[in-house]
Amino acid sequence: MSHQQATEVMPWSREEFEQRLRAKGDLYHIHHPYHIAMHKGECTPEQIRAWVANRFYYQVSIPVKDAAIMANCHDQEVRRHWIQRIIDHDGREGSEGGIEAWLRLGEAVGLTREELLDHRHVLPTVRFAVDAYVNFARKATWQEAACSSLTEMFAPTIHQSRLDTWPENYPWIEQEGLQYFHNRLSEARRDVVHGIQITLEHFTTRAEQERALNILQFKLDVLWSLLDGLSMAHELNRPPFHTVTDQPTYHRRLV
Ligand code: AHQ
Repeated sequence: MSHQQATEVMPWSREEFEQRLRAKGDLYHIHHPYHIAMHKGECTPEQIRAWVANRFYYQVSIPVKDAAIMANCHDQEVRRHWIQRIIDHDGREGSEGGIEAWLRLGEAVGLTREELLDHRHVLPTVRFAVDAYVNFARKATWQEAACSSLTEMFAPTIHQSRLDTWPENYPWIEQEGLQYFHNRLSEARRDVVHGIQITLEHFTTRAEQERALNILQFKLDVLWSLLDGLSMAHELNRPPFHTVTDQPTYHRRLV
């Protein structure tokens, strides 16, 4: 085997594998036009409210996704760690959790808890992207699903950007509504330590490492597609079926 052929089949070192995972950050949704406009203060209140209402469907789906991973995982030590992700979102006696914090973000931007909880504003594109993520976690191995959560390697930056810019760009939003973003700064960093450890330990052959990069790309696609749906409906003013009705006409949750 030539040196060239060897470098194409030999596994990357753990350092190089992690570096290649982190290099995927170039494709993170912080670079999506909807997020760039939000960061620059160019979003209208309606576009902010649409983002909060649609992202709520993502938020309430995360603990379901994490429970699917737990259901596939027979490693008690891993489950002992992973269960914290569900608690972070669902809360527990005495601590509100991320879903409640997101509901407060909704109220801070002028939405009611009811219109968040009944998902009336959730676009089909958003539902498909989020459901694709949950269904992937159900059928993939728990290690593959853990790998897909590694987009959170890039999340602290995007949460910090909101904390840094929303108060000045969107003074009409009550600042206590931003608590969710603050919570995620530490929660995401803690999650990533565990997710990276699982990924580097599990994906060891070159083919497995390439698959891990492809899994991470799938999750980057989920996040990017979610914002594409918001752009069509709330920037380009082309909501689904807009040529035949001016009424929101979307299917409701099927499962
Ligand atoms: O608020 C977010 C969150 O709780 C999670 C869980 C994690 C996962 O398990 O996939 N990913 C994630 C993300 C959250 N917020 C997103 C944002 O832009 O606010 C980023 C997203 C992620 O990076 O995957």
